[in-house]
Amino acid sequence: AGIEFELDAPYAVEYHERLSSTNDRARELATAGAADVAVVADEQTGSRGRLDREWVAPSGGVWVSIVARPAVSPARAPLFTLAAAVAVADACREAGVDAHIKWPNDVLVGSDDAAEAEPDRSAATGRGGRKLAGILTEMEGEADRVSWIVVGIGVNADIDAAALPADATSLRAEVGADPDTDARSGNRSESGGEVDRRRIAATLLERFAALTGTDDGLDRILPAWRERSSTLGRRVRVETATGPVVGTAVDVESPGALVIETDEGRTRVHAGDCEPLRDA
Ligand code: BT5
Repeated sequence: AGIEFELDAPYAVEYHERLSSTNDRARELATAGAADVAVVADEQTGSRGRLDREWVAPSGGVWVSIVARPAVSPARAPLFTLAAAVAVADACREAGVDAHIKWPNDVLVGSDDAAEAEPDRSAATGRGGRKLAGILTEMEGEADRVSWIVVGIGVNADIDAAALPADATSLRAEVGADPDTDARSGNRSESGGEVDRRRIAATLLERFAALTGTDDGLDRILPAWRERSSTLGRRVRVETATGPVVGTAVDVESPGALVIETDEGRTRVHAGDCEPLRDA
């Protein structure tokens, strides 16, 4: 069953049963001049994560890419990724799952403290909470103006966790799971609950539009992100293009930099993979 729907959303929705990648289709539309369109697919066969990593996207997920033409400078584009993470976290919470944001673009179940609650899993994956959703933002622009921005969002919604990578989970697996038993025993797929994909898609599109559509909304992104973050206050190791940065994550600053307190002082990282460490 697909998720074709008449969404009461602030976007025109283009629905496909199967696509290679919703981001690729959205980029096509964007370069042809489209705006305020959301491309939705039930299944993707060639979807991408960051740095051309593979994204597993079987039928049952919420796979959506939004085309926007905001009147902002390219330097502010990372704010759109943070806004998407807030929107996804809220949609997952509305579905009854305790979702948190890990800088910059992962939505995880539970906090990174899961690393301590689940030593076995943490040893296997090298990090804490299980990944429920990811975001891939792409854009084109000149020096001072974004021409278009495509925000690709993947939420593991109505999917059996067995169909996903080992450190991933889905809303279906988490809904109704008792956090004190199922989560710790890693017994994910037996607790399958009801997941309303239309509602999740509608909520996340509404939230994203509210945060990115006006200056007032843009001002609310960072505070909303901080409130939902599991990264701030933790010791982290971030792999950046110029090497690892280790310290305590103390804040996120516009347009999306993570501020880390290291032994040598404060530093800002703009991109990289972030891994929570046990508190020293
Ligand atoms: C991301 O990359 O997390 C961004 C994923 C964006 C996917 C959406 S779906 C709609 C749109 N169309 C696209 O083609 N893409 C977007 P990154 O942080 O690089 O994480 C990728 C890593 O997550 C992979 O290397 C795997 O380890 C893991 N992974 C792959 N599929 C996953 C899944 N379904 N759930 C959780 N983790 C997954």
